Amino acid sequence: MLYTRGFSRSSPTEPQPQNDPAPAAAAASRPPHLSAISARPELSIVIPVYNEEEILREAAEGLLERTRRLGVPFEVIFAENGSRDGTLKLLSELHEAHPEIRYLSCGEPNYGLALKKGIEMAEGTFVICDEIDLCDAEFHRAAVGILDSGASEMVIGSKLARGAKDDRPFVRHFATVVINLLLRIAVGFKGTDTHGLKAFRRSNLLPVVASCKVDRDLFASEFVVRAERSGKKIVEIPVTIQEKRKPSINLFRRVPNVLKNLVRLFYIVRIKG
Ligand SMILES: Nc1nc2c(ncn2[C@@H]2O[C@H](COP(=O)(O)OP(=O)(O)O)[C@@H](O)[C@H]2O)c(=O)[nH]1
Ligand SMILES: [Mg+2]
Repeated sequence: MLYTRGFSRSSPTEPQPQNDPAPAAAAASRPPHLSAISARPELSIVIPVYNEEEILREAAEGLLERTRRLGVPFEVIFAENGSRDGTLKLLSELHEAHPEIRYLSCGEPNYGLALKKGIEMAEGTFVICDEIDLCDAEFHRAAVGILDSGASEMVIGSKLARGAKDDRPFVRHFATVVINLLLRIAVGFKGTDTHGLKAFRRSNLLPVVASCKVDRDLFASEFVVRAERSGKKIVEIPVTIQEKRKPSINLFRRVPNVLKNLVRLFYIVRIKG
C-alpha cells in the first residue's frame, strides 16, 4: 500500500491499474448520431441525501452545471433513505428534468447503506462520493485527473491533511480529529480522513465495497480502511470545507452509534481478520 498526501505523479515504471474495458466497448459500438449522454457514463457522482429539500435543487443544478464543464459523460446518483420532508418528491422531479440524475431510496435513515447502494448502482468508470452540502467540483476535477493518470487507485479529500482548510465549527473539526485517532488505534488506519469526499475506479474498488460489514456513519471508514489494508494505492488531497448548511443530524446524537460500530469494526478487522 502506498499512502500519499498531496498530489502525486506516477512513474513510467509503475504498474497502471487496468482500464475498465466496458466504456471503450460501449463507445465503439455506439452509433455516431447518439450523444455522449446516451453512452455509459465515464463518471458517477454518488451523494447520500436525507431531509435535504431546502438545498437539494440548487445544489443539484449547480453540480450539473459545473460537472458538464468537465466534458465527459456523467451521472449523478442521489441515494436517499428515511427523509420525512419533500426530498423524495424533489428527486423525482430532478430525475424527470435532467437525464444525468438518477436516484434510489432505501428504507430507514442510514448514511452508510445509502452510500453503499449508490456506489453499487453507479455505472461510471470513476465513482466520486460527495455530500450535498459540499459538491466540491474542484475535488472532482483533481481526483479524476489523478485516477486517470494511474497514480492512485483511490483519492480521499481530507479535511485534516496539510493544506486543508476546515471552516466548520471547532467542535465538528475536533470530532473529525477524535474519530481519526480512534480509527488509528482501533484498526490501524494510516490516513487522516475517511468521511466525505472520495473517488475511485469502480471496477477496482467494488469488491472492497462488497466486503464491508458496518453501515451508518462508519461504512465510509470501513471502506477506506479495507482499501488501505488490501494494498490499494491511496492518495489524500487537502480540501477546503465550506458547508452550505448545518449538518442534518446533531453531532452528539451520532456518538453512541459511531462508538458501537467502531467496536464492531475493531472486532471484524483485528480479531476476525
Ligand atoms: N441517505 C442518507 N443520507 C444522509 C443521512 N444522513 C446524512 N446524509 C447525507 O450525508 C451528507 C452529509 O451529511 P451532513 O448532515 O452534512 O453531515 P456531515 O457529514 O457530518 O457534515 C449529506 O448529503 C446528507 O444529506 C442518512 O441517514 N441517509
Ligand atoms: Mg455536512
